[in-house]
Amino acid sequence: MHISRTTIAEHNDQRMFAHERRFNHLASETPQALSVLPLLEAFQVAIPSWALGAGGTRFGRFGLGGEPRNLEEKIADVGLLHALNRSSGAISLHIPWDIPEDAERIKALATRYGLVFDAMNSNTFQDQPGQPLSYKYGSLQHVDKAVRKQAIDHNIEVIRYGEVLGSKSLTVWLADGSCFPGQLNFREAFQRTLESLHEIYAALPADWKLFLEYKAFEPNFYSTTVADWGQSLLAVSKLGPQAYTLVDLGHHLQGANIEQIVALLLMEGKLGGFHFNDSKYGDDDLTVGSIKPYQLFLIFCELVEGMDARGMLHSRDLGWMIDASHNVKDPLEDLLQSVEAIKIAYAQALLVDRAALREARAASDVVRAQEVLQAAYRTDVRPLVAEARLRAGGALEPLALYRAGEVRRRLTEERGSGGRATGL
Ligand code: LRH
Ligand code: MN
Repeated sequence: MHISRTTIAEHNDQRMFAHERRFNHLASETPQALSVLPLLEAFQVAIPSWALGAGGTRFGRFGLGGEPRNLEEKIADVGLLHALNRSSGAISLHIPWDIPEDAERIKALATRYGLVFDAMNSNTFQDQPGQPLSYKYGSLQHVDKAVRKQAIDHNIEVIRYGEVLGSKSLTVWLADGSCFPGQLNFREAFQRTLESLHEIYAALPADWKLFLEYKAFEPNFYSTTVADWGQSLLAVSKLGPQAYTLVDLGHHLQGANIEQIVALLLMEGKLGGFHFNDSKYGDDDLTVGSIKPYQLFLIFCELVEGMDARGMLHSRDLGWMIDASHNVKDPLEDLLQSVEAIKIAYAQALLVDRAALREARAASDVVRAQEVLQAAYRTDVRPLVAEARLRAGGALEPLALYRAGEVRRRLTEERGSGGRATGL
């Protein structure tokens, strides 16, 4: 479904007077706001191909009409998001859920929507129909060399798909672990996993990155072989310079200080990227910024400070991806909200008075340090994010235009209500 530039221009015209009043007020109150506009415009967030349909849990799934029935329709849906917010210019594929049968044609289609392919994701956490060997007891960690080889070959196949599409990274998340004490020799499992990762690493093109995503628990509930940032960092440090740790915000135990983890991974030059989402309990995969927006802001404060300390380009040098699952919301509305929350946190972090913060820290003035941080967090940067979007050709209010366009009803008319998109 296409939303024309004319429709977006009409939508913006109706809102321009109010927007300019809000933006000019912000710019007068916060002079440095203008300087962050180009950074905001350049900042793109990749949309997961596996989160464009209704999600679900073991307790049930509530379908949604108009779900994309194939990769072409998934690319069209991400193209629609990008037309609305000019900040979703990439799609991250999950194999085999979204195999690009004709990769050249798929690449051309994505280009037409102004999209590129971000990290490719392998899947050795499910058994596919006709798969010779099962991953029930793990994949890269498996005691059976043949199972490990099957998983290694799959990851290499995923890299080959990505090469044709122009992707430059592979995300490896391993469900591998154990459900009961005694089931696993932790040392041997880690060593087999590392040995397998070395074979995948060796197949990486020279300009590719490998992202190793950690997760504390689920689907294994006693141990996970790559369970936390330390275990991932240990592995990627042994693998080599093209290997990095990927931080999924929902993959931590309660109380984990994720912004501190981010600061240290950046310090080591081993932070590869993110799977943004939010959670209250486990890997809830909720809308970004819907539960802990202050934590998201603090994470972006560490990102901006740490990336600048290393002279990194914010928009290019880390993998910015969403990983979500939609149990009750329209996936496209949920993703529009998530991208907005990410850009708001980034804009607020860019407005932190870093000199004043450094002074307060140097003086151990704890109160002043908090005041400096929260002055930025309490700045309503929505007019700034909207202005960046406007300058990039997007809609001032993407969600409002999505609803005014009755996109979901029209997609359901076009695609029917019975379809189920591949993915989570
Ligand atoms: C695991 C995970 C991983 C994906 C999957 C869809 O919980 O976060 O990133 O492969 O979700
Ligand atoms: Mn993830």
